[in-house]
Amino acid sequence: MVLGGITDGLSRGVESAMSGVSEALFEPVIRLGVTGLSRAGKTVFITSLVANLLDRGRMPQFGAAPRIEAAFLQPQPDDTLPRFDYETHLAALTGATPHWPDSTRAISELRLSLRVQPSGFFGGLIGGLTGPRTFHLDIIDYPGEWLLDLALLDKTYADWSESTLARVAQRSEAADFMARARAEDAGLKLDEPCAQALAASFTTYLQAARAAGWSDCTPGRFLLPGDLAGSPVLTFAPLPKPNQTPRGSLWREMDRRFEAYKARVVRPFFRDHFARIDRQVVLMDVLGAIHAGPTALEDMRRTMAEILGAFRPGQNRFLSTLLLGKRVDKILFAATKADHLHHSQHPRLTAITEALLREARDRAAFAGAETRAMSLAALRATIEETRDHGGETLDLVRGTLLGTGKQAAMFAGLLPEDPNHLLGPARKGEARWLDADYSIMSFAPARLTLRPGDGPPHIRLDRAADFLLTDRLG
Ligand SMILES: Nc1nc2c(ncn2[C@@H]2O[C@H](COP(=O)(O)OP(=O)(O)OP(=O)(O)O)[C@@H](O)[C@H]2O)c(=O)[nH]1
Ligand SMILES: [Mg+2]
Repeated sequence: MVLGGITDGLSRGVESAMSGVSEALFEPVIRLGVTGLSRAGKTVFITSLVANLLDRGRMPQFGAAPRIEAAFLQPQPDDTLPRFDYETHLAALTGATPHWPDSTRAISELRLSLRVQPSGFFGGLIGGLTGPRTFHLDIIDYPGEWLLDLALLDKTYADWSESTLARVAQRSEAADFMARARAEDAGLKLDEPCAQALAASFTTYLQAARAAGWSDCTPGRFLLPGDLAGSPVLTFAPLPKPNQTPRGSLWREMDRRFEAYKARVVRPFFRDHFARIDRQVVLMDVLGAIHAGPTALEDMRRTMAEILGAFRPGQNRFLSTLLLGKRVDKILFAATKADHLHHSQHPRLTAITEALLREARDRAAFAGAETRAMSLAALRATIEETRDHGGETLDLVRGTLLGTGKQAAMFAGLLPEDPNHLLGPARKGEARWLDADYSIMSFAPARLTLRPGDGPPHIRLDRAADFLLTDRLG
C-alpha cells in the first residue's frame, strides 16, 4: 500500500515534470483572464470570442488570423475547475430562439488550441523547417468582485467593520442590516443563530445592493457561495466594535471567521488562479452605469480603481511575494454592449472609459503592463439606422426588444465629447444628469444565419483579439 503510494507519486511527478517541459518548449500556453463586475458581459464575451476564433470570417483586424491553420477545443489543464460551458452558452446565443446566457458568477476555464504558422521572414524560415506550432489559449472567467477581496487581506476585522459600516450606513438597501448590527452587543457570548441571522441579513443587503447597481459588493463569495454556503467562513458580518471583546464573544468569533475567509477563500484564489494569468481583459458595462445615473457611475469608478489594485502587485505584500516579479503584461479595458450606440459615438464611450480609469492607471501605470481601452460588443444585437427628425438626422440603433419581441429603434442619448461632463457630476454626487437623458433598451440577441466560416456578429472583437494575442502567436 505504502510503497505503491510512493511509486505512484514518483512516476506521476516525473510525468507531470515531463509534460511541463514539453509544454514550455513546444506548446506555449497563454492564460487569458476575463473579468468584470457582475453582468459586465463576461460570458457573452468569452463565448463569442471563442466562436470567432474557431470561425474567423469576421476577424479581419486580428493580425494573426491568416496564419492560423486550425483552432479546436481541448480538455482544459485544471481538473478541479468547472469548465466554461461554451456549447450551452453558444446554443443560447445562436439557437432558433436566441436568448442571453444565464448568469454564471463563478470561476470557469476553457482551453482553445490554435495551430499557427510562424510569422515573418525568420518565422517563415523556421516554419519551413519545423512547421506550424500549437499554442494553447486557456481562458479563465472569474468574477471581478473576487479581486475586491484582495483589499481584505490588508485589513483587520475591526478596520473592515468600521469602513464597511460607514460606507453602507446611508444606503436604503442596508437599513435592515444596519438596525440589527447597531442593536448587537458583540462583546456578549457568541450565539450561533444570532451570528447566522447577522450574516444572512448582511448577505441580503449585498444582494439588494448589487441589484440596485452598487459595485462594491464584498466579500465576493457572499454573493456566490457555491459549496461554501452555510459554512463558518461565510457566516460573519461587520459589527460596531464593543468596548470589551472577551474570549468566546461574538466579536472574537466574527474576527476569527473573517481571518478564515481571507486564508481559506481569498488567498487560494489569488495563489491558484490569479497569479498564473498572463493577459487580462477587464469588461465594464459603462453604458449601463451612465444609464443608472451619476452615483452608479461614481461607484463604478471607485470600484474599478479598487479592482485594479490587484494589477499593481507592489501595493500588496502577499501578492508581490506570490508573483515573484511575474506580472500580467497586457490589460484590455473594454466597455461592453457598445451595440446600444451608433458607431459615431463609440470614440466618446472609449474616452469615458479611459477617463474612468485614469486615476487608477496614473497611480502606478500597472507596473509596466501595456493597457488599452476599447468599446466593443461581443454579440451585436442591433443594426444602425439614420432617421430624419425635424430636419436633423438622428443616428439610431434598431433591435428586437427583450420583453415583447417587438422591433424598436433607440437613441441612447448623445454622450459628451468631454468625459468630465459626466465624471464631474458623478464625483460631486449629483442625483441625476442635468442636461441629458441616457436611455437604454434591453435588446434580445438577433436571430442569426451564419455563413460557413463566420462567427457571430460583433463589434471590435477582432481588435481585442489582436491586442491580446497576436504578438504571442509568433
Ligand atoms: N446588446 C448587448 N448586450 C450584451 C452584450 N454582452 C452582454 N450583454 C447583456 O449583458 C448581460 C450580461 O452578460 P453576461 O455575459 O452574462 O455577463 P457576465 O459578466 O457573465 O454576468 P455574470 O455571469 O452574472 O457575472 C446579457 O444577459 C445581455 O443582456 C452585447 O455584446 N450586446
Ligand atoms: Mg457570466
